[in-house]
Amino acid sequence: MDAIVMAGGFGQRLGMGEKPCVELLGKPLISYVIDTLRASKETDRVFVAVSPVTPKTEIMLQERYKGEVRVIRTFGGNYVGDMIYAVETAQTIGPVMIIMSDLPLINSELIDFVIEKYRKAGTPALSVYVPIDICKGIGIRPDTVFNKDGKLIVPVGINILDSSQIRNEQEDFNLILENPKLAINVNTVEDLQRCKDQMQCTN
Ligand SMILES: Nc1nc2c(ncn2[C@@H]2O[C@H](COP(=O)(O)OP(=O)(O)OP(=O)(O)O)[C@@H](O)[C@H]2O)c(=O)[nH]1
Ligand SMILES: [Mg+2]
Repeated sequence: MDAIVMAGGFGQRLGMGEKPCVELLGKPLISYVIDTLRASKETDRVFVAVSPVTPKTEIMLQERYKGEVRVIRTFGGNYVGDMIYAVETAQTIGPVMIIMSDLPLINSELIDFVIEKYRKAGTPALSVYVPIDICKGIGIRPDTVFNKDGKLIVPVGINILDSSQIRNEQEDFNLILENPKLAINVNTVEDLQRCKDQMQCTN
């Protein structure tokens, strides 16, 4: 399955310039996701959807990955519109993974696990969530919360969609995983520090 990393946001809350390029323990934030995707068994090509507000990210990716990661220039300012544009430009076939650039704690086992679950679910789409308690447990106040059968869940920023139906609403399987690694996406300076702490104490 191909994957598209969304990397054309403003990074306003972090306030450190282009968020995908912000260094975390000597490595650009987006590289954690890219390297994880490249190391995962179930993923094939990796694309990155940049925008006019992330020009340095494009340059950094060309230098670091020498064309092995393909950059797609989206218009910016419209997440869903850019996602559709990226899928159509990448000409992916069948399911495609759409993932945020600010998830440095995920690993390739998790990616492969999600893809395996997608195959078993049999729905055209799948999205990954964590229960809100997992966020609360590590002191994170999520910006989006959904109520699923009375249970509060938080979207993680990993979705799988059917490329051939990308402009349509798709039946979606909600994969709820009780994994704190999925609960941290880097939106603020505090989140960045939280990741540093996590990585330094587990390494
Ligand atoms: N191509 C593209 N990527 C986006 C867009 N909006 C957000 N993203 C990316 O999607 C991921 C998750 O978004 P956010 O966590 O809100 O990041 P952000 O928009 O840069 O940050 P804030 O300005 O603080 O909201 C990040 O990797 C962003 O770069 C968009 O309109 N177009
Ligand atoms: Mg985020």
